[in-house]
Amino acid sequence: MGRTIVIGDVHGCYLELMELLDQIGASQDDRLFSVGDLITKGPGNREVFEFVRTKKNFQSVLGNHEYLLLQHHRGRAVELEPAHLQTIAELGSDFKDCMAWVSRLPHYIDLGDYLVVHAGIRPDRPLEEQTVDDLTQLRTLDGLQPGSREGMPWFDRYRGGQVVIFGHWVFDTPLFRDNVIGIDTGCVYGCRLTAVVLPEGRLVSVPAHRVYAQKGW
Ligand SMILES: [Mn+2]
Repeated sequence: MGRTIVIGDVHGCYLELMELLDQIGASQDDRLFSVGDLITKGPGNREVFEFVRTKKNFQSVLGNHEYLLLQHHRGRAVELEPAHLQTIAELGSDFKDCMAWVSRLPHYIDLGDYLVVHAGIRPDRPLEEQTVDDLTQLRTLDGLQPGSREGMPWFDRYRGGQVVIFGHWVFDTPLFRDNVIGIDTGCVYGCRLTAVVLPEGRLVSVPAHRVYAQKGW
């Protein structure tokens, strides 16, 4: 039987994504999942989009950067960073197709024993009541905004039995606890691209070829 492989924030790091899948020995029998933020900031947004939209055994949740681009595409007044404008330019005529694809991404993927989300969940709320802003941006529980960094991280208060696998929060080394697995290890910032292979819970990572973006927003 195939494995379940969940990949951290790719951010256009196509080379590293290929190397990671190679290192894992991923095959057609495996189910590949992404925690979102597949595009923006990195050098290979077009290649990553081309790969994920044609790969049959690949599924992703919505990341905050895809969500921002989608809101912009829908005419909402959102603030774009230079990296978003660059992604739009890089995708060119494919941007529309990309946004159609993004609009179909689920906000979470429930795998039974595991839950895949981009950022996190509010521990005191049922899954169906989690907002898209929380699922794509949540960091801490005491701040007013979903993306706030003030107060206690959501995963320090989460007591659920379902293992939440998430990205968004950049760790030097993956966060691996009984009920939370954080796998964004900042590839686009020059660190590593990480995946977790289930059910054994094995972490696999490859180093970034270089620093593609600066941390800080
Ligand atoms: Mn990210």
